[in-house]
Amino acid sequence: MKMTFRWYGKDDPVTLEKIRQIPGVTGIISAIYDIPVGEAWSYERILELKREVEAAGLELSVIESVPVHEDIKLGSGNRDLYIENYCTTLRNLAKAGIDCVCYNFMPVFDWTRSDLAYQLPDGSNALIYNDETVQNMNPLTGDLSLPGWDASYTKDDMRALLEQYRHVSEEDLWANLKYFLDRVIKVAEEVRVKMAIHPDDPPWSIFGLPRIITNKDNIQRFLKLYDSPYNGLTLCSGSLGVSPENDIPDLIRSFPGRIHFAHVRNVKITGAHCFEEAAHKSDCGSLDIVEIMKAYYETGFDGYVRPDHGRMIWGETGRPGYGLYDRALGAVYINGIWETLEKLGGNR
Ligand SMILES: [Mn+2]
Repeated sequence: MKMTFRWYGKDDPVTLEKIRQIPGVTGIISAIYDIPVGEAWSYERILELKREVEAAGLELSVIESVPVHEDIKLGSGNRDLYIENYCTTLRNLAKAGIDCVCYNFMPVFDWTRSDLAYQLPDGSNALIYNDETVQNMNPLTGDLSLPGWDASYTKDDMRALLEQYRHVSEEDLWANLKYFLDRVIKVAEEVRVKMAIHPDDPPWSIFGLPRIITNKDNIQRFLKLYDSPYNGLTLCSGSLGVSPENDIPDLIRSFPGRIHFAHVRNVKITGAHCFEEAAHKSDCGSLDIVEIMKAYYETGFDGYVRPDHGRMIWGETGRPGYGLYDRALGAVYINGIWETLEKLGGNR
């Protein structure tokens, strides 16, 4: 297991120098954020990012994410051109020594919450999701609490995009995903870059848009679309874990060799389709993090792991879910569990 930490680039108040001081963190998860979605990333820009990370004494481990253009998800427009560009990006990443890429296939919206700074009883704040609140939001008026939200969409662009998706069913989305995989995984195999899809967050439909990477059956179906170790998963405990039907340790044990990147975080289920993001420690939420790490240990997981979203604590302000302190506590906690498993040995 290689412990890593997400970094949002030069503008991130959580600097590489700070990340380097977290015990046990050796790798950085990042991306190039100013290249428009769909364009190829040049080798020079990738090298520039890699050198910056390495100059701080860290390693550039995983690219999260190389985003997938909406035309590819819609199966229309310029998808062949954007897939071609995607393959060029993979080739350039491989040339720079990157061996793992995270992406997702969620239409229009990335991870979605109803409140980005909900105050918890201990005075910290966290992201929460209330289904009724979210489903009553109107994407066309822009009143969404979306940390991953691309504000570059105008209302008219958004209306047009949502209109295009009215004709895309779940089965269409599966077909468009297969079309993408058939072309991209071939290149990933050739240049030895492990592709790792991130599950949908939350793992159910929002605003009537289809979502498919949501549970065990669908993950099984996804892996069979292109049966190759290069067609793998980012297993995000917090995304899948908000649905009680998803047993995270069972999922980890079910797909050996296909999980390349682990997002580890806890969530507290507060009702049907309602949850709060919690501190990493097991008794702070609904997931048993020791059981999760035990499943990784016992299946011989040797991929990348990062603490996922943290709360805002100790007065910190910044990018929702991506402050320094609570994520650093998460990294140390996960490392502590892992060290214990290794030293006590057994069952591996
Ligand atoms: Mn995640």
